[in-house]
Order: sequence, then structure tokens, then C-alpha cells
Amino acid sequence: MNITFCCTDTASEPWLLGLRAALPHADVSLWTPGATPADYAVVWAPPQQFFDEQAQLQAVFNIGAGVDALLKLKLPPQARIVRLDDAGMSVQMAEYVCHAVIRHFREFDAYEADTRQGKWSFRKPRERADFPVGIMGLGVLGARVARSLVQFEFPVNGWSRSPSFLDGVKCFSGADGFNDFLAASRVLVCLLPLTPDTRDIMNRDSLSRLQPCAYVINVARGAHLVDEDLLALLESGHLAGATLDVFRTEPLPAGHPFWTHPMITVTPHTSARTLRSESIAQIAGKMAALQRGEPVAGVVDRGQGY
Ligand code: NDP
Ligand code: OXD
Repeated sequence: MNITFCCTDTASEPWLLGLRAALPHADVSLWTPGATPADYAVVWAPPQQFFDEQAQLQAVFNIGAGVDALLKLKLPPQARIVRLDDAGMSVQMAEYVCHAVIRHFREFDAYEADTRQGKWSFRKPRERADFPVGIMGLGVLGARVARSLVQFEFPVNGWSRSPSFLDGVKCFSGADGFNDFLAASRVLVCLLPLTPDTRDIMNRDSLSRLQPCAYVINVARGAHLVDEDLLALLESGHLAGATLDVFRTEPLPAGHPFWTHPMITVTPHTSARTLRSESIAQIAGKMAALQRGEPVAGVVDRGQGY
């Protein structure tokens, strides 16, 4: 089996060593223009030239969960596109979202500001029942986040394309369920894939349907959120704040209003990082399964875009 590796912004050597150790009978090499055609590819943001030259690939393994950027390229039609399926990301995402929800709910920013000034002052405890959390996307990451928030006894709503069933979570689905889902939620978490159906989904209309003093957490893709609409609703007081990990342009450009907005917390696309050893183990296991003719999880439906 021949494997070619083409990941931008990634230190290639540890990946190549890891893949060789996990698949000792495979020939694993770093892609360079004109390289020998391979059976499998491991990629992150490859150039179009890569697929133009590697048109015979059986499968393409993306070292991230989101495939929106990959699907913009012209891919070999027969190649299966396989995304990372958790591989250590869901626990990180649960940590990040629970942290953001709890920091907001418990008013830790305000406590921090007080104690920095030497003030020992209490705020009235808030009711968990007044902070229903709505999670858009109940896939590998969204479901894990939902379960974690249920553990903290928040009311949790979930919204997905097809009907979902999760213990302790009020599930809504499809376009028909969207407005009811929004109306039932005060904190909104986006864990959708970026597709033509979900682009700009957090806009003035949808965000206005959230309960008053709502809070937005975007950990999916920047293009899910209409930046100006978020800013306008923060200004109007309908939104109480936002935690944003992903942006339309990354890195977030200097001078973008999100950097300094007092009600917005920015992190640099770090909520759930690709973990190398877990990812190599998962990818190697799937390559071996495909070689044996077995099905694997995480195969992207190109028509659906995720
Ligand atoms: P999954 O494919 O497992 O889950 C996607 C979920 O979104 C499913 O529940 C799906 O519904 C739902 N969905 C898709 N389209 C729609 C729609 N039109 N309407 C309603 N629901 C929809 O993805 P993951 O959980 O693994 O990852 C989600 C996203 O998180 C990734 O695509 C990526 O963009 C982002 N991500 C961000 C990271 C970061 O560090 N910030 C790290 C990793 C991922 P159904 O169940 O019906 O199919
Ligand atoms: C991913 C990401 O999609 O890192 O995995 O955003």
C-alpha cells in the first residue's frame, strides 16, 4: 500500500514516522510535485495540483473533522473522503464549551473584574433553568458536548438535520424544528459542518429568535456567523456576549472589532485540536480496514457536504 502525505501548516516528519510505525508494510512518503501515484492520501489543505496528479487515490484521509475546505477542490470521483471521527477531539470540545457556558452562567468574568480591584462581593445565584443551552449539530462533537452539559444539569436542546435521540436532551430537527429550537434556547452553540445549508445560519433573524440576553458560542466555522449581525445584537442588548473560536478569515485580521469587543471572547481556533497519535491510530486502522474490504466510519457524503 502506498500512502502520500500532503498537509500544509503541519510538521510532516512526526506524522510520517507515526504512519510508518503504525503501518510497517506500507510505503509512506511526503508528497512533492510529480511524486508516484499513491493508494491513500493523508491531507490537510492540499493544493489542487495534488489531486490533479493523484487522480487514482482510493481514499483521502482529512486530518480534521471539517471537510468544507477540502470539498471546494476538484477531487478524484472514486476516492472516499474520510474525516477524523473524534480521535480525541470530542473531549476537548466538551471542555471548551462547558467552560464557556459555565463562565458565562456563573459570571466569572465579573467576579474576576471585582477581585482584581480587591472587591469581595457576591452576586445573586442564577437559575440553571433560565439558561437552556441549544446545540446546533448533534454529531460526534455536538452529542458529546450535549451529554457533558446534561451532567452539569443545564436544560439542553439539540438540533440536527435528521431526528436525533439523546438522553436528557430535547431534540429538534430539520427546517421545521429550527425556530422552536431557537425559541427554547438562551445559549446557542454551533457545532454544524459548513455546507451551503448552514452558511450564515447565525444571522440577525435566527439570533433574534433566541431568548433575551442570549449567549453565542461558535466552535464550528466562521462562515456560520454573520459578524455584523452579532455585533448589532450585542449593541441592542438582545445578546449578552459571545465566545468565538472560529472566524471568516483566520487568523482573525488585525483591527477586526471582535478582537477588542468587551462582550466577546476570542480564541485562535483551538477548541478541539487534532491530536497526532490518536489521529494516526485511527487513520492507520481505517486504511487497514479498507485494505481488507471492510467499511469504515467517518466517510463523507459529498452530496450532503459533511
Ligand atoms: P458530524 O458530521 O459528526 O455532525 C454534524 C452534525 O450536524 C449532525 O448532527 C448533522 O445532522 C448536523 N447537520 C448537518 N447539516 C445540518 C443542517 N443543514 N441542519 C441541521 N443539522 C445539520 O460532525 P462533527 O461533530 O465531527 O463536527 C462538526 C463540525 O465541527 C465540523 O464540521 C467542523 O467544522 C467543526 N470543528 C471545529 C473544530 C475547532 O477546533 N473549532 C474542531 C473540529 C471540528 P445529522 O445527524 O442529521 O446528520
Ligand atoms: C477540524 C478543525 O475541522 O480543526 O477538525 O476545525
